[in-house]
Amino acid sequence: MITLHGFAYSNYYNIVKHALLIKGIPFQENTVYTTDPALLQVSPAGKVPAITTSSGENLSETTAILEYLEEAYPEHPLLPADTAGRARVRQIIKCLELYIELSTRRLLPSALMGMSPDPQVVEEVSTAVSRGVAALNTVTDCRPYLCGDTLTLADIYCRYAMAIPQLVGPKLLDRDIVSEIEGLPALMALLAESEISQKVDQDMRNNQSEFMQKIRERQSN
Ligand SMILES: N[C@@H](CCC(=O)N[C@@H](CS)C(=O)NCC(=O)O)C(=O)O
Repeated sequence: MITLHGFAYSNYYNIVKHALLIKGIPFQENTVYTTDPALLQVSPAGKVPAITTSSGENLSETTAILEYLEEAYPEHPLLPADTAGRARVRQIIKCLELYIELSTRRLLPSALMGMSPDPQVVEEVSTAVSRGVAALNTVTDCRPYLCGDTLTLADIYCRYAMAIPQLVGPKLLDRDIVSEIEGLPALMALLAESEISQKVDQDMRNNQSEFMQKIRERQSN
């Protein structure tokens, strides 16, 4: 059976967890925080999430894990059957990762700790987000999913990649980034309705206080 390593407050962890649940792949969860040296045994860069496959390989990096799951478990595919369609899903995920998630993540410490951010960083983040929003408005087609009528990895990735933009956007950028992408508010609402999203979100809420405790411990060390 697959083991998913990480913690439920992590948006990247939840991308992989959602994919596992929707594909119906049996898995167990191993709660491990980024401060725990044991994480390095399964994730060499010390990032969450990682998986241990049923044959014992350790894999990390969310997109690599998603691709592995698609290949190893082709039932309930989350990538389109055609080559161009698969490339489009990967392009959307890349735009979400590079210009939206990773950019806004730079402001996460300020948003979580209530510190004022460096105005230069705010400017850089806002510029990167505008680039990502423009790209996503060109390549997505929320009818109702990002690539049309079928849910793909792009939708799952987007749901959780938007967690940090939704937090830092209004607080520090004076922007509602989800609303800047045509059709995305409706898609986010649709995705939130699923039983899987509700389970993932509940597990995330249940993990919040332990996660915040880990952050405080890291700061005081
Ligand atoms: N590139 C990684 C990023 C994952 C990531 O940043 N995870 C966060 C938790 S949500 C983490 O491990 N942070 C710890 C750190 O950056 O030291 C992926 O795609 O899986």
